[in-house]
Amino acid sequence: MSPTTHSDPETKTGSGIKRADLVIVANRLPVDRVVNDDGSVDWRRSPGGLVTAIEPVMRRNDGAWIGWSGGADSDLEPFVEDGLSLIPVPLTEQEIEEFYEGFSNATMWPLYHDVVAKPEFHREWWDAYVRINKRFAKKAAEIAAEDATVWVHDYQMQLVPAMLRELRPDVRIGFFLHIPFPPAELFQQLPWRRQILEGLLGADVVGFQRPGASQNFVRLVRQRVGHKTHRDRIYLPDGRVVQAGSFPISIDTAELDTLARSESVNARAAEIREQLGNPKKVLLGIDRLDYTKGIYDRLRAFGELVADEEVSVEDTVFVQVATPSRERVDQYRMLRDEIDRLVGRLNGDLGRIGSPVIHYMHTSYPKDEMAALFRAADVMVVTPLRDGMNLVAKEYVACRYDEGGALVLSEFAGAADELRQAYMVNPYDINGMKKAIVTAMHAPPRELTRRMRAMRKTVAEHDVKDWADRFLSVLADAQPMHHKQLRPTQDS
Ligand code: GDG
Repeated sequence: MSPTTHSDPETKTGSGIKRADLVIVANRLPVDRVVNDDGSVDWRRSPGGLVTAIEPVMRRNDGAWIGWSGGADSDLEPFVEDGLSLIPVPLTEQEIEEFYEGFSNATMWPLYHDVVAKPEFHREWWDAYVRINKRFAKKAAEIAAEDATVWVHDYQMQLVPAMLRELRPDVRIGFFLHIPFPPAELFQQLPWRRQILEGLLGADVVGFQRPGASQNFVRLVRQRVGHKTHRDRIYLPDGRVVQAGSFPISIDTAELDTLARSESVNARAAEIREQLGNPKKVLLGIDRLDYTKGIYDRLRAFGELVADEEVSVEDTVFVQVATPSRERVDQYRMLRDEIDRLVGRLNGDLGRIGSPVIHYMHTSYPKDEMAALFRAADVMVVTPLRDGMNLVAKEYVACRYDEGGALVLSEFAGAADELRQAYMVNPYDINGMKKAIVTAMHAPPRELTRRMRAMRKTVAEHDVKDWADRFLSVLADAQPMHHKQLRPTQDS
């Protein structure tokens, strides 16, 4: 079917932009805007894994990427950066507050992460979410070539699939959720629960990180929208079939492995250990400063080990890197204060001159410094209270080409499904966490090698290109129509 709303459906949009066979719709563009001293503007590739994963298919398929620039800009034209066609969607200052900081990060984010913080429900935030999703959907409808594939990403864009289908029934639509999808008991709190489910059902394939999330979704659709379902398929009354499924995301394993082996990274890793006073053991946490990451309880557990004298600050250091994140959202400001206070208290009460309990860095580092930190750490501590996947855990494994180092991992991270040889913990169980940290610290090298080798095999076999190829091939093979006679099972 040809698009009806545009003047030249073959190759160009009304505004002269080339149409694309593959369109990525994500909240953010894969570049950051940098304003130079002379006021001129440059774009710098942001380091996210998503662009690495999708870049090769974008190049092969004449792809375009629709997203927000990250600032309150209204006048950005589509542009090509390093061969990638990028289409900015503008947001005003108020829309950033209501759609991004508000509904996306203070409603959806906590609701989908086990309500570890209280989600806020505000009708004007919801209105902004609907409005902005519409803006993205319209842009995608304009850019997509006939019969194109549109891949929509994440919790900020859940209404886009249905809005886009309405505008462009010819395109194939995939949706991938990077964060967890909650059980019905929590999802039901959302005043707009049905609209969100119906928004997602505009896609042909709805992908999640873990099988449990996919099951939560299918069950909710059956209960709340009343559609017939069988296993991971949903049969809509209009004859469409929506397929749900799990597609665990990964990293560019080979690229990180190469970086980790470089001389400069290894020299820097040795220097880091030196600067830390050549301790026997280095423990490391690297997270966005987010309440879902379990930073507070992790540091508390380590503090108790020091207080109990199970660990001595003379020969063991804990380095915690917390990357600044969502700093204008209240919950994140409060978290920062709490962590600042805890680190201050632990260092004040238990530290010695030259030997703090926690080396705390509230900053972000370049990729090679991250790799050097991974190389320098004997124990990587990843203890989120809930996490869609957690790429940091996989990155640590990818950097340990020496097959050394121990990973302590929360069972509530998606990565726990694959990195089974990690020292698994329940992040709510402080004693359990203390025990796992001590066990990992004192594990014999042979045991560490056995575990690390198995985990390395997993991340080598399942990298991010694999993930993108798998999602896109399931989407390409999806059979979007059925011919069953259906009656809804119940009203919502
Ligand atoms: C969401 C989901 C899911 C962090 N600090 C620095 C830095 N990073 C990089 C890490 C990693 C990425 O940021 C963080 O990814 P995570 O997966 O750990 O967590 P979220 O940001 O919450 O991501 C998550 C992910 O989406 C993908 O689907 O796994 O569950 O919540 O790559 O290395 N990178 C650099 N400097 C830093 O200081 N260069």
